[in-house]
Amino acid sequence: MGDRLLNEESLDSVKIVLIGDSGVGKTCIAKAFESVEFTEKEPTIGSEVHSKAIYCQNGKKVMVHLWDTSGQEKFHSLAPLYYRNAGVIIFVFDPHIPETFQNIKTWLNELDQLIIESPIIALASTKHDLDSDILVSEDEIRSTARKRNAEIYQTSAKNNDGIQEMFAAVTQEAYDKKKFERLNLYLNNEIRITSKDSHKLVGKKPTQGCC
Ligand SMILES: Nc1nc2c(ncn2[C@@H]2O[C@H](COP(=O)(O)OP(=O)(O)O)[C@@H](O)[C@H]2O)c(=O)[nH]1
Ligand SMILES: [Mg+2]
Repeated sequence: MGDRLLNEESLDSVKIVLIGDSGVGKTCIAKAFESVEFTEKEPTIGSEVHSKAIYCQNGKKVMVHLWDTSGQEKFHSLAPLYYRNAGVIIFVFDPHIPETFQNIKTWLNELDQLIIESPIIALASTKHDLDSDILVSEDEIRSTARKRNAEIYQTSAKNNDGIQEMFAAVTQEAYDKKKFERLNLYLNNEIRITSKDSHKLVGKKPTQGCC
């Protein structure tokens, strides 16, 4: 039981989904993600999945399956299937367009109604290569991030800045979280089994003996 629960094999993949308004740069992030190393594209229901191996700090290989929408976000109609079993959800916004940041809150609320698991949340601010003004204040971004215990990543898909770093960090976080959860599950089972067995032993009468 313990071996199965702690088996590294079961920790070796993570689903990451990209959420955010149309035009903020999600597909460009997904493309930048897949341009390094081996990638594999497979069409799914209304979305695309980009897969790539990322290595954790302990050298463990984790297969990352990055889900990108195919435009359904325009109608705010992402299927529950899209979020299901996501280890990480990256909320993407363009800091040059404040509305896209305001809408992150709508996406977050929608998410709360759809899923019961507690995925890792990250905020990705895009297009940092542009000269135009950043119109969302850092304080506002930090305050939203703090409420969700989320990290903030500044990216430019155009220059491939901050993107590999973001995926490396969230994959590591997801791996550590899974490992921690498995360890807890394992320890709880051990304690339950041990206490059940000891109870049996206490109540058990000796079946044979000399007196
Ligand atoms: N300058 C710049 N433009 C970007 C960047 N990322 C995306 N874009 C542009 O933003 C537009 C929308 O990008 P896309 O990835 O399709 O957005 P999506 O609708 O969220 O998937 C496209 O015209 C992209 O060329 C970036 O990092 N820098
Ligand atoms: Mg897109």
